[in-house]
Amino acid sequence: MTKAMPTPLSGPKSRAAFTAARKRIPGGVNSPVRAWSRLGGKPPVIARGEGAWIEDVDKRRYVDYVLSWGPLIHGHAHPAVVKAVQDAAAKGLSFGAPTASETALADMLVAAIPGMQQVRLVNSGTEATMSALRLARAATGRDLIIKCDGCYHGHADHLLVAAGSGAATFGEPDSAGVPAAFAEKTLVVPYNDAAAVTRMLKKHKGQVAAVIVEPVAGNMGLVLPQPGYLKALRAACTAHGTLLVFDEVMTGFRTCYGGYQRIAKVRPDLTCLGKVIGGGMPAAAYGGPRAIMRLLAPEGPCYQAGTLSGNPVAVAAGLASLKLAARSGFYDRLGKRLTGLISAMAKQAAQHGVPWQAAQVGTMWGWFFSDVAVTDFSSAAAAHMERWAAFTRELYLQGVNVAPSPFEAAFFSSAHGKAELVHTLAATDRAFAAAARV
Ligand code: KE4
Repeated sequence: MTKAMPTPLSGPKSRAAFTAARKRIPGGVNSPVRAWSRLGGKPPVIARGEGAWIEDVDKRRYVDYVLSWGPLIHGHAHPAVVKAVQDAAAKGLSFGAPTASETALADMLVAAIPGMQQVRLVNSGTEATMSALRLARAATGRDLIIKCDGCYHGHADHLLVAAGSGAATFGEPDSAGVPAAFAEKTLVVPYNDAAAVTRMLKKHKGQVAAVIVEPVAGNMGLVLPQPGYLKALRAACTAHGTLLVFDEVMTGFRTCYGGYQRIAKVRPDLTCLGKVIGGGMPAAAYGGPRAIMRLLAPEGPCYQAGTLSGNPVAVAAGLASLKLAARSGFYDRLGKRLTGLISAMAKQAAQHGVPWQAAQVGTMWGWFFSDVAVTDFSSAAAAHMERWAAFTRELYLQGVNVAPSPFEAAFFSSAHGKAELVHTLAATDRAFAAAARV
């Protein structure tokens, strides 16, 4: 008896469009994690998005919890964000010269993130973290960096070491093409293990420029910092003259208005931002005290540049997105709605007898098919992957879009209303049933 072929995850037009894409674009995608390789299917090719929904070229619709990997906290094509982009574009797409809107965005970021007195706008999270670490090396005169196994800070050479997100998805946490001389400057410790950081700092006394960490890990699935972890990193870095860099590209303006550092009450030396601050357009940033930031060219000797850095159209999208998020009660309302969804899903998992745990911080969330505490990459990687795959496939078939990798987080938006939650719970019930059959 031949094994029944699994139902294709995407429709015929998506499959044809993806085949055409693969002719011209490696893997058919411009970022590996979009390829769905881990699910063994061809991804839907998206035609449009509106609110909490996306629609593919087969006119199939999905409630979207990827939200462009975090930026779209107001959903797709929010009228205020679209209008801001249209108005800015009508005045010119780019000048390569200072504009007042860049200062307005910088003012908003500095006002929201205590300890950040100056900020430099860039085009991607990778640029933000890469530049922040160059600045940390310039400020300390040291070469070594400490990062956590499973944390992802973008694809700069020296950060593709034990990286999470897409790198972990394809089992390539250490990418080909990165010279050993670069990688050996990056020391790796487990997430949530402050003692390991202290040991590494002592072992390389006076040589570590920075510890970079996702204050909430969102690239190994969603893994919360253990109580006291971030405070212990702060103390260890201070004791060793090492800069503490919070990579808040994902957590920034996702967990609250500002950085997770506000919730944790821990002040890093440098903060990296992205995603939400661009509102879906390419804008990111890094910043910190003036005493460090003044080392950047043109004032100081540390060089960093970008043709489209602070692009007025991207900045307009970011400003509109942050203004909407700054409204009173925004994060509380969304957080409560998301908590309700997660509690209902937990009841479904229990009814289906499937060990499932979920975590939430503000408007970002994640889950593991595991009945043991997940506190770092190794315990995340030990979760039940076949159940994860069965659950995820069924969600797609039921019109719910989530990350096609177990090493990602999920997101939520102000566009996810009652109708979307009802649709989602109908899908998750069937998805837990599919997971239970594995
Ligand atoms: P970008 O260069 O992709 O804009 O940002 C890199 C980055 C830096 N820091 C953190 C904490 C991040 O999560 C990211 C990028 N996140 C991934 C998803 N986990 C982007 C999705 C993708 O690679 O396509």
